[in-house]
Amino acid sequence: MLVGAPSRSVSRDLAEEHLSELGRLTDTAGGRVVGALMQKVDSPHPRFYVGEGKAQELAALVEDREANLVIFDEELSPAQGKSLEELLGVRVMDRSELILDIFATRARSREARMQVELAQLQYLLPRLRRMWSHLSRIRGGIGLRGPGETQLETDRRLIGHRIGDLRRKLEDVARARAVQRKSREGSYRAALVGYTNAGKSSLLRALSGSELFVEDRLFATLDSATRSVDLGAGYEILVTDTVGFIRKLPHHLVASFRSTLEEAREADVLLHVIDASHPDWEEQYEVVLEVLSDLDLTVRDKILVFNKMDRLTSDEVESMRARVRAFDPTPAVFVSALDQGALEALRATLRARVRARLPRVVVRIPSSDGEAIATVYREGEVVERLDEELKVALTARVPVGVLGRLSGRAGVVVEEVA
Ligand SMILES: Nc1nc2c(ncn2[C@@H]2O[C@H](COP(=O)(O)OP(=O)(O)OP(=O)(O)O)[C@@H](O)[C@H]2O)c(=O)[nH]1
Ligand SMILES: [Mg+2]
Repeated sequence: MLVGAPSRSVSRDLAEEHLSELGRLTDTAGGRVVGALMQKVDSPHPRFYVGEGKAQELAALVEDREANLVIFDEELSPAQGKSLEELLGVRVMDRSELILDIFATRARSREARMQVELAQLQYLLPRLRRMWSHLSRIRGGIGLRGPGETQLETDRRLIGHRIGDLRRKLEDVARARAVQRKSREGSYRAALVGYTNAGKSSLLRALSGSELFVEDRLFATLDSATRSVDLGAGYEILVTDTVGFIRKLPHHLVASFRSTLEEAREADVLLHVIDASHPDWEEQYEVVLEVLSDLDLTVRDKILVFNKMDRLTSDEVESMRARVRAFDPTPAVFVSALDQGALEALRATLRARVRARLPRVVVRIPSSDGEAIATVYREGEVVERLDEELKVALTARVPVGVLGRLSGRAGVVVEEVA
């Protein structure tokens, strides 16, 4: 049973959308939604979050639909969780706990698993008493009504140790990652970031041609993955796929995933992927900006990548382009992961970025070597041409690989300029 209790300032449509997102999260976690309840709440009730009357209504609904789990979209205090469980007689969790649960079941790599466990333990610590009473209820029976204070203290201490242990291990992994990143220095790097389900993995799959896990569920990707991407015209870059963001991402989780997102921090450009076909893409876009700023991910260069354009009609495409131009000056491209032709816009934008960072050189080529001259024009960016007596001097930005090929030709001289 889902419960939404947004503040009055949230519009009806948006509140519905938030509840349907909670339903998708529940589905991802393997649950089945049997009903939903909503009440606008400006000052949460200290015991039930929603009003007392609504809580009674919820209890009746839970019984009627035989729900065995109640999920709140809002964050519950440990006390509210406890009172609600007492009233409803079933397990109660909030959105944070649900997201933690999804991450826990989906994390694959050792690092992701440690990050999730750390976030879960930090969430658990202040709620230990309630968890214990919940466990003892499952076991039932007199004499198992929950641990004495000593047991609780022991558990707190054990969890504290484990948290310290995980932190240390994660720091080791982070150091190893830093070394690995260092070895990639020199390559141009881009990182895909964005709301969950926007199509980040699909884009990287389409760009790189390599297999990546894609699914129409939230949080398909939890680990960063880096692939090399051929942009054409001799340009190759590294692109990293990252974990998706979501509204009200639990704070502990954001903190734990910091190191996974280091890849994004050191990227030369952030590709902020937006699902253009989502009715609330603007809210999702805002959420991503917030999480990025929480993470201090302020990479200077950014490109907005509007994805899933194949789902829009041509009229919608036009109005979308106009709207985007009006509200964000960040360069934007409009693509579809399902359409290689449309992806060319992104490839071209990235090629221009890489080119801007290429070494500036003067290449002197015998006037008779038309092929070499054409190569520089085609694969580099010529800024100046001087026709000398027997040679042509081209000042240009040229990929290193191309320079290597050129300097092997008779009479060609390459000279680097500042
Ligand atoms: N129609 C259409 N569907 C797309 C496009 N790109 C992705 N999808 C679908 O959208 C869903 C989510 O795609 P993913 O690539 O897994 O999205 P993601 O951003 O990596 O999601 P997370 O890893 O969960 O953060 C999948 O069902 C994709 O097939 C697109 O351009 N057009
Ligand atoms: Mg993904």
